[in-house]
Amino acid sequence: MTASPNILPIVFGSEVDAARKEGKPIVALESTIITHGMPFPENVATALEVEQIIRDEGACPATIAILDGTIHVGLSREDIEALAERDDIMKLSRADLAYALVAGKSGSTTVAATMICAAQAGIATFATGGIGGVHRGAEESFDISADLQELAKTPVMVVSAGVKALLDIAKTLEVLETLGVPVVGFKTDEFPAFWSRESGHTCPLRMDDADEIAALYTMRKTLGLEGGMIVANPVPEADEIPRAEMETDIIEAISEANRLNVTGKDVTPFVLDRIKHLTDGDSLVTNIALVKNNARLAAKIAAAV
Ligand code: PSU
Ligand code: MN
Repeated sequence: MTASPNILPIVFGSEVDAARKEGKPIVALESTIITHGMPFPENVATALEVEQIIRDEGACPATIAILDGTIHVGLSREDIEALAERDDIMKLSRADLAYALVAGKSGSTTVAATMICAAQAGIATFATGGIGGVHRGAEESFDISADLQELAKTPVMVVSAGVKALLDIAKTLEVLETLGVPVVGFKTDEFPAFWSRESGHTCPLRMDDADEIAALYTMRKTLGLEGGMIVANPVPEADEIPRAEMETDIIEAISEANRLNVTGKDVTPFVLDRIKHLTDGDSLVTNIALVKNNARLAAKIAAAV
């Protein structure tokens, strides 16, 4: 049990602590991508390289996770390695974050949980690969990621390469509109589909520089609007896998998940892993490239806020 459930158990890594004191821009990073999104050892290497990219841009990286019932904002290399190698790490979202704190558990934070922790830490900018969304077949399964609700509530900008093409992108965009979440394409009119630059859907809004994006975030606060925003940053051309090429493997991976009755939190990690195998690892290479690309942009936005 935690000492007192009235006091938030949160600690800052030394680098984040110093950045907070200096007023240096900080970029939050999620940890589910480490524990459930990528295989070992690419997960550790990517997490560390993404942090370095943020430093090279003049900002401070803050990878967030729950370790033994405490929110850690800023992890050491040893923490990241331990997270990546352990298999008893919970995948935490809004529904179970407080449980992990009270029960003294360790868990990685999804986009939703990372946003909650970032907001508590006063961090407005967050870089990831792709957010969760409305799954294909959601009209039957009701599988809609808690990430979407969180974007409607918590004031954090999430830089992502759109949503994973394994989701139902049209429905995801509809839900985001209903929830009042701005979806801003960065230098693009097309909403990107994670591994591919194109999704067949236009992006509701477009902005071409980091200062404008920061101004939009501030204006929403000035208007008294709660919630965050999505900055949709397409994967660089050199790293993309064209949409048509991905689609066959996505369909195969989803039908495997259905055949094996994979449900709930296990769906996204299962499908990502199957897609990695079906693409002979190419999807992972693209995944790594787009996370790095998002980290670079997030550092620029963080500096502009
Ligand atoms: N993007 C990735 N890999 C991931 C995820 C996103 O490239 O593993 C994770 C994020 O943490 C996101 C979560 O919040 O998947 C969504 O899971 P679900 O669909 O169960 O809400
Ligand atoms: Mn789900």
